Amino acid sequence: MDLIIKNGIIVTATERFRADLGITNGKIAAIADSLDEAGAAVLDAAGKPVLPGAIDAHTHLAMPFGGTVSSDDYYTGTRAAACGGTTTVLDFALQDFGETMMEAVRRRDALCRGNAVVDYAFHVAIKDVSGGLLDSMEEAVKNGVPSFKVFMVYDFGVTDGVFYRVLKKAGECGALISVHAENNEMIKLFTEQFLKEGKTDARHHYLSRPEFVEAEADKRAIEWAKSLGTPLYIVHLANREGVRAVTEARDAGYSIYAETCPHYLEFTSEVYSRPDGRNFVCSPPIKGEESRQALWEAIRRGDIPTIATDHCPFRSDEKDWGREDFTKIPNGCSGIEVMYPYMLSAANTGKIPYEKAVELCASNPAKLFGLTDKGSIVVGKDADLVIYDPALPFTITNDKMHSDCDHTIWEGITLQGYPETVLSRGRIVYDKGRFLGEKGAGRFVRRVLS
Ligand code: DUC
Ligand code: ZN
Ligand code: ZN
Repeated sequence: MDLIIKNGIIVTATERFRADLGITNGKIAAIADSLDEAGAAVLDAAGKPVLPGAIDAHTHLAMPFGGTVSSDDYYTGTRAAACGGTTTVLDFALQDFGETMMEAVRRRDALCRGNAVVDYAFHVAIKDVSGGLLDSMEEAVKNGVPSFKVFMVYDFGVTDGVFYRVLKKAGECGALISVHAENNEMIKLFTEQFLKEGKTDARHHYLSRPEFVEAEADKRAIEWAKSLGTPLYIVHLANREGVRAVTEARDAGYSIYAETCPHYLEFTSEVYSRPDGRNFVCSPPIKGEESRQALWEAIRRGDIPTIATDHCPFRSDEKDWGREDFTKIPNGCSGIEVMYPYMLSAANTGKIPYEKAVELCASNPAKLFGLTDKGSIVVGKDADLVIYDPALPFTITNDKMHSDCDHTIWEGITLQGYPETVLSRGRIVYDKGRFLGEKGAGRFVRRVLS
């Protein structure tokens, strides 16, 4: 055994128990009441929870967007992930016009390889299905990239017809489609109206994308998936009506999945009235208190099976482009380092069980996105692990974060408990406030959907 974590409380999605955990060659090699320490390095967890590393299934690292590029690249973004207990990151390879799905993946992987600190994979965000490009989905699935995304908004969004064709193709080749669901036409209409009226502050970003703009798109997307009998994963669900639509579809037996993000669980649209409101501008925008509550309820019921971050930070000077005009604010916020500590703090303070936090942040994303070696503490899986200190209060300040950004929307939020040590395939990448990972140690993960 290379390393033994002694005296921990192992937490999985279904149970907690006291055990020692042994690691060999980056894999979990043994779990037992007591393991022989001979020849092994030892980490004493001293009765603290030992959890699977989190999987962030939704990040935008080095993303060209909003007239700039998101400020975390594959090194700094995965460094921040590691320091927050996230040991696998699923980023987006945004297809260029004329590119096959695998060409998009390879182009993106060239940026990531040699830089990532933790393991990573890509979903392809589809823009172009002309010619035979949609058929290249099959090649991607065979090469371990079985998940794709469409946007219903932005200049790279697809038409309803293309979305439907993508869903159909995914059904034929066993892929999973994610969707950013908002009604583009409504957003354009409201935005033009506000600009004409001189209503240009950050709050009008929220008002130009009211709750029904997201809900309506959620419902349409769900209807199409239902009609085809294909699964559908709605990213960053933020509104109450959408939660209801997802719940109804799931109750009726359809494979409709939804993710939400920590910022939708913590904040409400009131943030847009703050002097720094533009820093919270993201799409879909953060909604009202009723939606926030509905998201927590859906998490507890199991109707939202995953949490991810939509991590897409921009520097303050870039957010400032929109001081006088909300349409010029690059959309996106940071979250990659905060997700697991935030959800574990919710567990530590009794809002959800620890097992639920593991299910949402690790085991469910692993299952849904085909990360067969990740997301649980089982012999044979990768030793991606977090030793968590429930007694450590942690107030988030940007100087304690490991992103390449000069601010965080999480500034001043206090969490109860924090990761103490993080391991990626058995290597310590974070310990008591210090990043100890290695640039380029992260590997591309081939995935297979079950
Ligand atoms: N929303 C954001 O706020 N940023 C990145 C992309 C997205 O859909
Ligand atoms: Zn999105
Ligand atoms: Zn996103």
